[in-house]
Amino acid sequence: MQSTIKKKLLHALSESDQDFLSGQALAEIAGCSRTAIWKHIEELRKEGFVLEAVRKKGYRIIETPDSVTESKIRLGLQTKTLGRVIHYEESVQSTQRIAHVLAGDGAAEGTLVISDEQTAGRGRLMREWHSSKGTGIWMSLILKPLLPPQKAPQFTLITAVAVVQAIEEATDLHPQIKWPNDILIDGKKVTGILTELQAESDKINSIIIGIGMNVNHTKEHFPDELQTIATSLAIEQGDTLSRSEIVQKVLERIEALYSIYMKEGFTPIKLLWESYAISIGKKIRARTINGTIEGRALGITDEGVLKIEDTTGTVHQIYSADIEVNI
Ligand code: BTX
Repeated sequence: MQSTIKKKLLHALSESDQDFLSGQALAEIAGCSRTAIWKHIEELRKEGFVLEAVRKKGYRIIETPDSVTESKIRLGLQTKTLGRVIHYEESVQSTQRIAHVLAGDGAAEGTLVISDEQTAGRGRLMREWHSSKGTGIWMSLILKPLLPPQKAPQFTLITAVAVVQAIEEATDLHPQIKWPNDILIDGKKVTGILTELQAESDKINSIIIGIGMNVNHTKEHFPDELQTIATSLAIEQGDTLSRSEIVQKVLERIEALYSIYMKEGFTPIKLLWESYAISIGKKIRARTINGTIEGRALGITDEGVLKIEDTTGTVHQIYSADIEVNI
């Protein structure tokens, strides 16, 4: 985690915009020596910040890197709780694993674990999640709602809506949601969501929401087997994007929807979710662990469970499955 000095330093430098701030002024703001300021300025440079230093004038930020470091995400983040504690590492096996450990150790609600690269990123059912370095958003968010464990799957749907809204804010794109956890653009997967739980029989301790988002990938970043099924925001938009800005928007959207959900329940989320869903009204095939069901997707229940009507008119409730649309 970042030191208070660095937080104060970055805050002051970003507030001062193009004006210089002297080493003395920064030392007073951060409550430390000028030597300590210099040390932290060097650290920021190593993170990719371009800082101009002029004798007798001081420092100012010229350029910020396309990174997802704690400093970069914190700069301009407009949330109250989410992402107020950030654990960034350059490379990890899986942000989910770290988040599980932190949650078990009593991490605060809203704690974010994020990395520039995952070497063993995972999807549902222990599938692999390809997480190449410097291209995507690989993050896990810890929430601690006072709710029973049965409500946890709804958080996948809350997150899916938040991700779609964040992408719509940051780009000209209009992604769609494939129940329960895929975000697609033109039928190709741009984001996957993995919701995991630490719970007792009647109470959630922590929900750990893993979000994997392909942002600045070119086609070549994907392994052969993903090239036809995966895409990135940059491929679709035709331009690269700031990953940290998208992280901020995702956190802001989740915070807003989470607050609505805790006050008003799932109904308003359900309406939003259905407006972005790809499968409603379509013929789909759902592969569950108990077998395959084909039929028309009717929508989701108030609990976020998918309803499928088969050819005999029987309505099935699907709690977990892989879906094929337009069969
Ligand atoms: P899922 O099980 O629905 O999807 C996994 C499947 O998606 C894989 O079997 C593969 O076919 C495809 N796939 C793998 N990598 C990618 C990719 N980069 N883009 C598009 N398709 C891909 C989805 O699981 C949930 C993924 C969550 C990932 C996040 S990243 C941060 C956090 N840490 C971690 O280890 N997992 C989560």
